[in-house]
Amino acid sequence: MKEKIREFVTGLGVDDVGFAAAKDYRSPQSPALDSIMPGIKSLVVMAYRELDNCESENMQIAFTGRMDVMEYARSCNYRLARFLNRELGAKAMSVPPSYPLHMSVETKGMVGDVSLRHAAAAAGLGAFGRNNLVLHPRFGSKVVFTAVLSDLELESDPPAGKVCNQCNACVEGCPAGALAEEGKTHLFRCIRNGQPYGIGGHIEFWNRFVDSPPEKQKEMVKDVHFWRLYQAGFIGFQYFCFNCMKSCPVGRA
Ligand code: B12
Repeated sequence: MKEKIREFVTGLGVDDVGFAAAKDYRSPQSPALDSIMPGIKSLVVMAYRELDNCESENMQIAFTGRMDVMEYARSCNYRLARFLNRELGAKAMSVPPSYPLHMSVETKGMVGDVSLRHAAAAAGLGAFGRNNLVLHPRFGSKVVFTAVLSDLELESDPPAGKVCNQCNACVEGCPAGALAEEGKTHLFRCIRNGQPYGIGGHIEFWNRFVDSPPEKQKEMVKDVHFWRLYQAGFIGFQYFCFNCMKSCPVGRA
C-alpha cells in the first residue's frame, strides 16, 4: 500500500514522502491526533524543497518562493487526500502547511494543530537540527512539509538518523539571537524580526495611531510601515527572514 501511495505522490512532483504510524507521532504541545480525527492510524508526510528564492535579499522575491510552495503543497494535500478516499477507500484529512492556526492570547498563533516537524521526524524524512528545523538528508534545512491524516494502517518509516553537523552557522546567522539556547527557539525574538508586519506590528501601529494628533496620523499612513501592514492584510503572514534555512550547509539537492 505504501508503494502505491509513494508512486502517486512522487507522480505529483513532490520531492519526498514518508509514513508515520499515529502512535509514533509525539508533539507535546499540539492536541492529540484522535481529537482531530477519531480513528486516525497514520500520517503521510510530504517534503517539498524550498525554492532558491529564500536566498534573495529582496524580501518580496524571498517570500514569493514560500507562497509558491505553499500553494503547490495545498494542492498536493488535496489530491493525496482524494486519492486515499477514492483508490484506497480511506478516510483522509489534510493538514495546512502553516495556517489556519488556533489564534488566542494563550497560544499566540504559535502552535499548529499537527506539528509538521514532529510528523516529518516520525515519518523518517529528517531529524531536528541545531536550528530547531527538521533537516532532510538531501535538502538540509531548505524544506517544508505538509501531511495527510488517514485511517490506513501504515507502519512508520525508519528514522533518518543524525543529519545536522552542529556547525553553528544557523546560530551565528540568526540576526535576532533566537537560537542562542540549544533545543529552543526564542519565539518572540524570531517573530519580531521575521514577521515585522504580523499581529505585534499591527497592535503597535494602531496604538500609536490612535494616540497621535491628526497631522501625525497623516504622516503615519504615508510611511512604508503602514503600506506593508496594508499588504499583510490581504497576503497574510509574511516572513522577512530565512536565515536559519539559508545559512545551513547541509544538503545539496
Ligand atoms: C507557529 C509556527 C512558527 C512560529 C513558532 C515556531 C515554533 N517554535 O514552533 C514562528 C513564527 C516563530 C515560526 C518561525 C519559523 N518557521 Co514556522 N511554523 C509554525 C507552525 C505553523 C506551527 C509550529 C508548532 O506547532 N510549534 C509548536 C511545537 C511543535 O513546538 P515545540 O514542541 O515547542 O518544539 C520546539 C522545540 O521544543 C524544539 N524541539 C522539539 N522537539 C525537538 C527535538 C529535538 C531533538 C530538538 C533539537 C529540538 C526540538 O523545536 C521546536 C522549535 O522551537 C509550523 C507548521 C506546523 N503545523 O507544524 C511552521 C513550521 C515549523 N515553520 C517552518 C519554518 C520554515 C519556519 C521559519 C524558518 C520561518 C520561515 N522563514 O519560513 C522559522 C524557523 C524558526 C526556528 N528556527 O525555530 C517549517 C519548518 C520546516 C522544517 N524544515 O523544519 C514548518 C514546519 C512549516 C512547514 N509547512 O514546513 N514558525
